[in-house]
Amino acid sequence: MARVFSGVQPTGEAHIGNYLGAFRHWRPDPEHMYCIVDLHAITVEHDPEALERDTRFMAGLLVALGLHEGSILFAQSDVPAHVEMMWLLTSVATVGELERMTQFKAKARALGRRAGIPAGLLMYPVLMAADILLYRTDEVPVGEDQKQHVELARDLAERFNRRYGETFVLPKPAISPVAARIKSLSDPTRKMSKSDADPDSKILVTDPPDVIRRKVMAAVTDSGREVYPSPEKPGITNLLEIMSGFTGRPVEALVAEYRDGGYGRFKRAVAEAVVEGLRPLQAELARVLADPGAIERILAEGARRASERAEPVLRLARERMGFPAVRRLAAGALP
Ligand code: AQP
Repeated sequence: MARVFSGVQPTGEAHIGNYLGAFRHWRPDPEHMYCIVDLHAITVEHDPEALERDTRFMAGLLVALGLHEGSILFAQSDVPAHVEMMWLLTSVATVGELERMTQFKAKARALGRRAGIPAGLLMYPVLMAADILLYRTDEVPVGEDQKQHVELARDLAERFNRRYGETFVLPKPAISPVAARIKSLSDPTRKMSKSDADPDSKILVTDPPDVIRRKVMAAVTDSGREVYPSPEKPGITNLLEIMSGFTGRPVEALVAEYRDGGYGRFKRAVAEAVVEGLRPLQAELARVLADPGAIERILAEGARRASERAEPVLRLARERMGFPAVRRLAAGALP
């Protein structure tokens, strides 16, 4: 059985890119771990109250998807092994490879030189490698944007094993062939992103039907009227991917049906596919969020089970690097 690990940052409300690219591929299974990676959310300036609220929201969303039944669902900051493992892994990571990460370059550029680039933004992929390697993960189901980070985790694991002895399993990314990179509705050359300041660039999983319809009808497209995927039609291509993701119908079948009917008819159909696709999840989410105490209990139990799995792997990595467990046990006995 493949061991699976994946995570989501509580950096705002989830959008349909997160849903189509990641969540809908996550399965309740005893070998699957799903994590609200809240420590990643402080790599850019954040509001503590919003972090707490968004962490509970993301956990609620994963509960609404049924992932707590069978899988281990937990918050990263509840399992301190992640941070310690990250520090051990910094010994095999180089500043050069971290600076080459596409997401670091994009976010650093957006912050600009004057604001200063938080050191955590550079270190983010090392923490992500720790998240993955701690659970002896085989597969990491992610959207296309996270592929490079999973490949780095694999490189660091390989380097660590070579330098200190066999310790980590080498993980690989699992990327869906459809809707792996949903684009912004207002600029279809960029990916849809939680942190985009323009609310019309993204459809949130909580958006009511009228808001979804308005956003899809306002989505940027070219001036033609024929519906087919093409690099010259990034807006239409994106809407085809979204509709295919929600209906399960291949893009070719959608093109056969909508090619000559004009953009208006096609957009109305896309909007209805999104509204109907999200309806059951929205109903379940409202029910789950009404009981925050239950979410807290699920996270506490998840953290306990995740720690049980993480500790032996962390202990092995520590020992391989020259930090013997026996000394730690003795220190624990000190007053
Ligand atoms: N546009 C996207 N299309 C497909 N998949 C996507 N994912 C993110 N955006 C898209 C996938 O969703 C999962 C959770 O993402 P994350 O919370 O780790 O953050 P991210 O990848 O940095 O995504 P965002 O939404 O753009 O967040 P911010 O704005 O905070 O950086 C991942 O599997 C991701 O690949």
